[in-house]
Amino acid sequence: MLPPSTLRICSLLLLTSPGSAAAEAAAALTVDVYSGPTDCPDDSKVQPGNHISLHYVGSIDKSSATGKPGKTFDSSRVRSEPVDVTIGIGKVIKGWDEGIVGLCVGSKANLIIPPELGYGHDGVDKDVPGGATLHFDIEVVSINAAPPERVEGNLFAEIDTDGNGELNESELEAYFKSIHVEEVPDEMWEHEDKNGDRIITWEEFSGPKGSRNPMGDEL
Ligand SMILES: [Ca+2]
Ligand SMILES: [Ca+2]
Repeated sequence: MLPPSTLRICSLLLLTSPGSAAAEAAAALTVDVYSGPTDCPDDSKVQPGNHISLHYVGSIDKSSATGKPGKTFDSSRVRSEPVDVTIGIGKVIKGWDEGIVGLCVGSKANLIIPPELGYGHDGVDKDVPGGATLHFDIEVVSINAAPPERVEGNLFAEIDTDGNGELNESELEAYFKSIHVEEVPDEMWEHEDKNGDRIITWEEFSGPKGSRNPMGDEL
């Protein structure tokens, strides 16, 4: 697997950030359901371990000590497809795990997430600096039977848009831009490009990549 420092930047969604226990104890998460049901049968209520589809707009909260208040840093709405995540078991930031469990399908809520339950003291990129308080406007779209493909899926194939079994600089740039990281992080090259030729092959890549080299089939 990728080392944690590389994983941090591979996806805003899948990553959790360590925070100090003392800070977490003091941190307050706010969840305000502004639309849809606030009470529902258990099978419509998000439980830990559920696979859910979720719309979100992530911005820097107006109360944030760092970053630009109101600045949107990521949104599923611009992609018009909700994201699929497994909730409540440490696969996403703590603010999502704690704030979304218990919500009903069809509800929309504003979550205000202190840095300790978000991206901590390190942040993610220039739009989400360390210490940022996050604001997520979310909608619980559905609870799904199957686990989200993205979590278990094939990150390599996702980045390798021309499907040639190698990740070149422009494919990596495009991928990181899509997750709002301006530049391909140096550590990506350091950890993944084992022979230093600025191409990350399927063999070199240590992240989720499926079981077969996509080029292996074309003999
Ligand atoms: Ca390629
Ligand atoms: Ca290489």
